[in-house]
Amino acid sequence: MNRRLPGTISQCQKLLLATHNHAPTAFSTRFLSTSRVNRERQECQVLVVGGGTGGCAMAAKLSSRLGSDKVVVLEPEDKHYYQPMFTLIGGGMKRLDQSHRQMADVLPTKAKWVKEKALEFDPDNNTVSTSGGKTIKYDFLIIATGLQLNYGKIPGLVEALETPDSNVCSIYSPKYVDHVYECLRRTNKGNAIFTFPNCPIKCAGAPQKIAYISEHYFRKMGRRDNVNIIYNTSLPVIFGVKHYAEALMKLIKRRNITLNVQRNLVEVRHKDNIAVFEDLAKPGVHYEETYSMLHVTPPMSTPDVVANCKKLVTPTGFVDVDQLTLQHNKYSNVFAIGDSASSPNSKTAAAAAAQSPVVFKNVMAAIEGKAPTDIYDGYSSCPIVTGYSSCILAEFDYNLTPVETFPLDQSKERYSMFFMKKELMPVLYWKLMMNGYWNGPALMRKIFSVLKFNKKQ
Ligand code: UQ1
Repeated sequence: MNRRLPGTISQCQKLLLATHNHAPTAFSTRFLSTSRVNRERQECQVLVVGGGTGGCAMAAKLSSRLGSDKVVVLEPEDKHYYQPMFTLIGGGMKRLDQSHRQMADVLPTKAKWVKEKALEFDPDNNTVSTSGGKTIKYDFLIIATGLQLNYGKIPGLVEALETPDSNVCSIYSPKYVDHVYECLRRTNKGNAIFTFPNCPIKCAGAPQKIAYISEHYFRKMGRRDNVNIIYNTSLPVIFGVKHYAEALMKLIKRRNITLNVQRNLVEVRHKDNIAVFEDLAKPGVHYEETYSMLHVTPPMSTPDVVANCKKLVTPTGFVDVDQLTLQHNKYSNVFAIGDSASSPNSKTAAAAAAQSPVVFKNVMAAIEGKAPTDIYDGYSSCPIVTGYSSCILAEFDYNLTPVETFPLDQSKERYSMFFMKKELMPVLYWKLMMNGYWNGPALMRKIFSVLKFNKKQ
């Protein structure tokens, strides 16, 4: 069991071994020295940077195990958004106010919330400096910052998004998501273009979900014959997992959606309703397309504060962790969860859910001076909403092998999966995941499998 034992010298020695030289040099005073030192050290036993999906889940699990005020969460935002709802908001199926809670209400009461931004990581000294002038010293660090949206990287895009009567929109930001449904409502004819950028992004299914929802919207409104739906993706394929890609290709054909691969949005000229794309198969070759509605998925990266700390990140700026244990490859007292980790899984809330018990157990092992042994298999899930009442539930691992929970073919569009995505998942998220009780559907899958409900494995 990973229960924490009372502090002893041997435990400290074990911990120092497990953390190489990255644990604070005075670490053993935590257990042996005065109460004043104890209090200071306990406040920062675990520092979680980021109060999003992964950060909240980790703070809940760890503060519940370690006790009050051992876990600090560094997060500047007032609101916590349930981002998986954003495509539904874009399609007018949910309202923005249904997608958020106050940060104070989702962070665990046993953790201390520092409502500031991380300014600089110093992993050699086990500190993070903050926008409020603090230097927070930690014994263990969990990086859960997620990804930042780099709308500014595409010339003309921010101006277009900030112009209320432009026909440019994006579900990815709470600032812009409401405008998506407005664009849908006023588009009667012409090209509705949907983009996917030339970099890793969170929820890689979302750019096509909003295209499918839009296609259904225009059909429902009797406008479909006058609107072309064009999905321009930088990727060479529609979806990385063959099982689902085949189903999606059939859907695209059946619903007369134009799919252009290796097309990257490089400029928006909103006054002329022109989008400029680069053909990635012929670098440097640009072409213009006129739109009556343009839905943009922005380029993304880890936040600058993470990407700038070269000691912590890979050359592409992700936190350099072992893909199985999610422990940092150089700093053994550092872990990452969620979108900012370098693990090559599809970045979704479901992936963070499956990672959360692994990071929890491995952090607890490190605290106890043991090597991390729990392993993340790369599980991720993407409920690909294909309209106002249907969804394909894609679930897969690092090998891009389907790992399906339910005893039915999940590559088929189903109302049951749509209902789960729209109505059940938000409840599961707020009630279970935010309290550290949801570890992904692995247990459910095992139960179905033991009951022999399962399909061929
Ligand atoms: C999931 O675990 C999860 O994390 C909370 C989601 O994000 C909201 C999901 O959308 C899905 C589908 C899962 C996987 C859960 C099941 C029951 C298959």
